Amino acid sequence: MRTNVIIIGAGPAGLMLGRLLELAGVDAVILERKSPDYVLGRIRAGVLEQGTMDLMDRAEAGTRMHQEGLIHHGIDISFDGDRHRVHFTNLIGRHVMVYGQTEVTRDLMNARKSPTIYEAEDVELHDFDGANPYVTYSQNGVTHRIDCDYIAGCDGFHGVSRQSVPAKSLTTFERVYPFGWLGILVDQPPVADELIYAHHARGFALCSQRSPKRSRYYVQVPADENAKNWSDTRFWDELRLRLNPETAEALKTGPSIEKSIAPLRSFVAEPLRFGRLFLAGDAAHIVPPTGAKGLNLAMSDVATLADALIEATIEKSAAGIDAYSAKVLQRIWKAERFSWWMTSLLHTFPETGAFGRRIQRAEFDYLSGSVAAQQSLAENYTGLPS
Ligand code: RFL
Ligand code: PHB
Repeated sequence: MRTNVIIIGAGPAGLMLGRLLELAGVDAVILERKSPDYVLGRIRAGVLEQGTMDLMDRAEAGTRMHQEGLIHHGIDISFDGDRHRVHFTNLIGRHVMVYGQTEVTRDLMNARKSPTIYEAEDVELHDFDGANPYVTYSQNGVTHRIDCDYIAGCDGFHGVSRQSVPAKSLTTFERVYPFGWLGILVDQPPVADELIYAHHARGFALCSQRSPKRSRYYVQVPADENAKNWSDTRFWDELRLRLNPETAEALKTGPSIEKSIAPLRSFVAEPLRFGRLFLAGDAAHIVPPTGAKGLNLAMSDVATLADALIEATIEKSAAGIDAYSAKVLQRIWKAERFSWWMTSLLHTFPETGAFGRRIQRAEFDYLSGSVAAQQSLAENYTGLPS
């Protein structure tokens, strides 16, 4: 079998890339290790930037998003119970949309006409430093081979694509935080119309949502914590302690329908092109979820990569693929900076002590009192231009 592009991974990055290529008439096969149900069962991001919404429309997959997605005009930031609203629309005339990553994935899966090979095991990348790359995988004990012009590694942080690059060709930058987020999903109306990011001496908390009837809440926990130690009651009690009293009072609780811990990490690999292999999305970089950037960054990577691969395949011009890595890394590092900054402001860092907390308080007071500081937050949160 032969195709123009083999995409490894059917997460949002791989599915979006596949759809953009398909619409442009470039053949692409997606190889995914898990089943469609497994992929759809992962509860992850919830906030879409305008650029991601535009891309869903370009992929002709945006209809349900526009019907069901919730437009949010700002966020609240709370510090030891003092709440301050940052109104993006008033500050910079931009907004975001709450629409779950699960739904984005489902819509892209439904829009796709070309082949996606699910439950592809032992995916291996070959000869991407030469002119004739190919990929092998096995299914039901049979090994298959697909030849191609280009390979797109969209297989997430633990995927095989980045690991296939010789270590000497790759520089990585990493910060692992000493905490994670314990998240729960619950079928209860959200406590507030929009998101609340809360700093508290006991740790960070986030009140998020998926719909007017479904809420998503997070609390900061130590990195080595186990979700099994957290009954629903313990979670709700801890969350209430980290919110201001009126919000805690208004919280509607119920049995959790999902509960898991996500570690927090900042990571970038450079460069993102090795001959005919390109890395995009979480395969290339990780941000802590505090800035709501991971999914959006994955989408902006693949928008640039799709244009580059279309140019290379249809117009036979290498300009786009030559520029890909440097172009997307500029935006990636800005999103890394913002996500690190939001994380630093809002979490408790045991090692920085009382001095560190006073600095965080000063940062919050500065933000609350400065339109310029709020505009900067708004600009970054709603998405920088690509
Ligand atoms: P994914 O989603 O990890 O998809 C990669 C796919 O590749 C497959 N795969 C393989 N396939 C074949 N062979 C192999 N060897 C393979 N190895 C892996 C996997 O099965 C999978 O299907 O990466 P992608 O597409 O780059 O998408 C990235 C996003 O998923 C991620 O950045 C976001 O979820 C991050 N994130 C958030 N991002 C936002 O923009 N806004 C948010 O509000 C937000 N909240 C979050 C988040 C991530 C979280 N967790 C769990 C880390 C909240 C949380 C809690
Ligand atoms: C979520 O709803 O899962 C969510 C929202 C905002 C974030 C991170 C996660 O910053």
